[in-house]
Amino acid sequence: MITFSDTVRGAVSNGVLLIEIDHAPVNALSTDVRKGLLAAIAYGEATVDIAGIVVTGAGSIFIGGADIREFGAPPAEPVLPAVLAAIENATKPVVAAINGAALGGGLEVALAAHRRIASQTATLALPEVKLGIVPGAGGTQRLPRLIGIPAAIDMIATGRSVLAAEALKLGILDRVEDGDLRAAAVAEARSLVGTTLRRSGACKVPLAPTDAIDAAASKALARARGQSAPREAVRLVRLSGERPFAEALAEERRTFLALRDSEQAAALRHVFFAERAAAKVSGLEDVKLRKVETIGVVGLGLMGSGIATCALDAGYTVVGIEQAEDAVAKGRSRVEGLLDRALKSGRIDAAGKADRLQRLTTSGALQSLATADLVIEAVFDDLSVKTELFVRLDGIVRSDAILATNTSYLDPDPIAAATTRPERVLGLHFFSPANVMRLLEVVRCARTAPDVLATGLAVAKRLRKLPIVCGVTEGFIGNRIFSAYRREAEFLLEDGALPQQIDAATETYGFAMGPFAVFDLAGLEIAWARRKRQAATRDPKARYVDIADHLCEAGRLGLKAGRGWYRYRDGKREVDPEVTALIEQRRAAKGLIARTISDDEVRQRLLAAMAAEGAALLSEGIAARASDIDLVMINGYGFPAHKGGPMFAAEQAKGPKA
Ligand code: 3H9
Repeated sequence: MITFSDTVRGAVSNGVLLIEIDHAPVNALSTDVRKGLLAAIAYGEATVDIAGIVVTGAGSIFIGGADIREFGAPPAEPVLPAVLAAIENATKPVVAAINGAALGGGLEVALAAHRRIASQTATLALPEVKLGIVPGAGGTQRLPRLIGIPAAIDMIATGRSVLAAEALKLGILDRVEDGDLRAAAVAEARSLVGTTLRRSGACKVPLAPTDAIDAAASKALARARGQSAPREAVRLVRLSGERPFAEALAEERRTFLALRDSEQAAALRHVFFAERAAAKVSGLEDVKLRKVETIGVVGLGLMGSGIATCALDAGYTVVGIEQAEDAVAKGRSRVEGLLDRALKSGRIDAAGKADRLQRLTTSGALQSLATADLVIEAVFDDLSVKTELFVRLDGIVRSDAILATNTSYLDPDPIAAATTRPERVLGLHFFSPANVMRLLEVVRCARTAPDVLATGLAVAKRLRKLPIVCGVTEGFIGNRIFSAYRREAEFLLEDGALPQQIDAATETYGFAMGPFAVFDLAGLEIAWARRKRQAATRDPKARYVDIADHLCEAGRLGLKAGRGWYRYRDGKREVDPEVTALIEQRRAAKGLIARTISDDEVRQRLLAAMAAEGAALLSEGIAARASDIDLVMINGYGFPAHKGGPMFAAEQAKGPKA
């Protein structure tokens, strides 16, 4: 055993130096790893008895990328490009044995090697754009030399990952090994001795038609709204076909360093660490999880069928319940429809669909839930309907089964209290479409037991959701902040702005849709009904904007009605002078004088309103951390990730701390 640094060691096997990077948890390329790797390559080159070199990772990950924790400080020597130059220019063959995820700088290490062999479970990606940066160690120049410019744009500008089989087909990998990867890599290194080594940087970029390059670029950038990194990634990959390797490499490095220090990168790094922090819930460290294999879903409407599909995707056995026979059939066909869509898009194959359907039972009898480990209700959002259902479920399911409500506004505590075991009740608030949206608010009710909460989080993880724990309050985290956002947007209307200005200002900020377009899309009637319910208890002194009520009374219920805050022709939104007139009339009725409102004021007030509501949620103990609130708004409400979420953005807007 040879020690090159605290995190890099080597062993010689059959005349080949096997370098192992061992830097838990993900073998990130810290300064110590880079130092060790450089020393190991130098040792391999200088040692006469060594004929070749293999680089691999300890554990189940090859290399998780650059060490993101080092991004706040200037790069320390040796920088990664220098380490990779040593690998690529080595006179002895260097083989990358990719034993698991090879991400970002990790894939760049592999691209600099002369051969790449991977285990079947390896995943490869250059996900830098998701952190607001571009690859900084040759990824944008070496990858197109192996797989062509269009495919490289697709991977680098979206950050998508590919499994070993696809990577082999694309030409990133030379071989996928089912057996002993290290032994195969050592044999490969030996077989290359004395041959001409293939150095990626010296390869010619395969010719590609301009049309194909343009098409790949516009596809990759279609969803990159307002983000700099994907655009820069496309520019750099294109450069690989236009400029010599060394020159383009220098331009890549310059761009990487500039983006690394950008506001967008800081925001996306915040999101990255926020996701890891959200998974840690204090008090649940040593809790034993309950077993969940069968999930019952009551109500197979839009939401329930999405939840059922998501559970089937995650490998659970699902029992779907509807009330009447025809509703059962409809519910089942809704799930089948979602699976068909997945089949058509290639996300699952025919066998995958058959397997899922085989795990699905549908029934009109609640009694069929007797074997369920967890039951999620997704019925009409009415307190008495849900309470009555829970009382019945309480008498049907096993005593250790968990009951979850998907309510978005109701108080789950009285629902739980109506059962004999309130400690087994929690809220699982899915977002529509439930099989697509990542966010899941996991509601800790007054009496939810720690193992029930922990099991809810584990199920969420298996469902591939991003679970955020929150306490009980009307609308939980997301809808409460969204209500504050809605309220402020309506104040802005009374003060002098129009829906189209507010929407444009928020869309420029990075939201996919402004608030009024979203209200129309969702339909105005649910919020209207809620306002009517709240009318009796509303503080008469509180500012209340009644424009939406007037719209609803006029039958302008949103996109489905063809009219709402806008009018719609062939689904296209248009400004409606009638709405402008109504807004002016309502201002006049209150004696308000409209003033000019700048787009900056629109953005600043909406952000401040969200952040203030977020601060209230924190002080009430509903949310555990500000970063949890950011994740809810990014993943459930279209807040642009590259701004870091409302709490982060509001903090940034205050400027540097004194
Ligand atoms: C890059 O490479 C740029 C280059 O081009 C530049 C060259 C000059 N650094 O996610 P998990 C921590 S950019 C530091 O729960 P999993 C994470 O914070 C980088 N720390 O595990 C957590 O810590 P804690 C491109 C990292 O098994 C712990 O590891 N690379 C890094 O579910 C476990 O993480 C990426 O973008 C890192 N790079 O998933 C990859 N990665 O326990 C980002 C993780 O204290 N990483 N941590 O909370 C991932 O996608 C996943 O973490 C991975 C493992 C798939 C690797």
